[in-house]
Amino acid sequence: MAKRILSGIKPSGDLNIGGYVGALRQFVMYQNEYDGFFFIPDLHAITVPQDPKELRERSRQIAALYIAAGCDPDKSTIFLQSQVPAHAELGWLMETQAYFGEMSRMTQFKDKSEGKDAVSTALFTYPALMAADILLYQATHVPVGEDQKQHLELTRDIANRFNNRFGQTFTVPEPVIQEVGARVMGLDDPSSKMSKSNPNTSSYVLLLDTPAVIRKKFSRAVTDSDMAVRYDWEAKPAVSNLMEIYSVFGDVTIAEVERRFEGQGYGAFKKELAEVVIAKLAPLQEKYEALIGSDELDRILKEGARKASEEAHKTLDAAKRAMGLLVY
Ligand code: ATP
Ligand code: LTN
Repeated sequence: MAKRILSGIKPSGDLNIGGYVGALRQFVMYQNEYDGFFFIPDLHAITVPQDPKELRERSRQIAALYIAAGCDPDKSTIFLQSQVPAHAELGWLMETQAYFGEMSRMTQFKDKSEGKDAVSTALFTYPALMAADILLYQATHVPVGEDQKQHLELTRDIANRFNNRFGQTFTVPEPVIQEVGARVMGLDDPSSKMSKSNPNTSSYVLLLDTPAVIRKKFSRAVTDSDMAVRYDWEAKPAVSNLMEIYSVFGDVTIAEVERRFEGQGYGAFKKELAEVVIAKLAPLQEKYEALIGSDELDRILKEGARKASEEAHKTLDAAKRAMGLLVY
């Protein structure tokens, strides 16, 4: 079977280096080897309150960042989820196969609903739509950060359940999670995930932050008690987190980072970390600027939606038929 990779990043905020390290860089890494489907899950973004103008802008922004980071529209299919109605339709079918009990165990729902008094039902059923996103394209591999592992497991359970009940219809996908950078933590607090919806802007570095802002954010990043640049998540979570970021952006192993900064304090390390990140982001930011105002971007998304719809419909029709729904 052909290897097919699929993933998406929600347009729920400005993209930070956590999403880049956990997800986006993997899209680029695998697109030569796999048939790639990279989409913007805008239907997932509206499960929490959103500003329509911001959503519109962010959806194009995330698409431009995919391409600026190296996703190639000639090799991969890049599209907006809401432009392919089959997602919503298979999402409903998936809801009929997912159990209330298993949905209730999803930690992302617990985190996102905690303390809120108006929680949409869509936030609760969100993982069924995610299962549809993946299964529609018969994806074999799904590159994500560690926080999405539970959703992937649910997707696998739903796919197996459906195949057992109605006959072989869906490919059961594998998560692809990198060893280094699976969970980038906040710069202000190494016990919580770097997240674009965190109100504290100095907890993350955005892909579009200027060099001056990046330097400032890293210089303020929290560190641990002793002064050694040593990789040890138990004793030194803050520094270990920064070392992972260095390793990914500087294309070196963790051991090499340790060796490079042996005998040097946190100050020198954080200064160089900022420069390594700035250097990696410079060409991406340049490409982004050229794309974001262009019609080229909308043309790519339109063509992507056309290709994706064609592919999605094959699976949607097969699933409907298997369940006993009439397809003419
Ligand atoms: P939100 O806080 O709005 O839920 P987010 O910052 O968690 O957003 P997502 O759009 O949910 O970002 O994530 C996009 C992809 O990036 C997912 O595959 C997710 O696992 C990955 N990702 C996000 N944050 C991190 C992180 N801090 N470390 C590693 N991977 C991450
Ligand atoms: N739930 C993911 C975003 C997402 C996704 C997907 C990722 C929606 N559909 C399909 C991979 C495959 C998140 O919150 N980051």
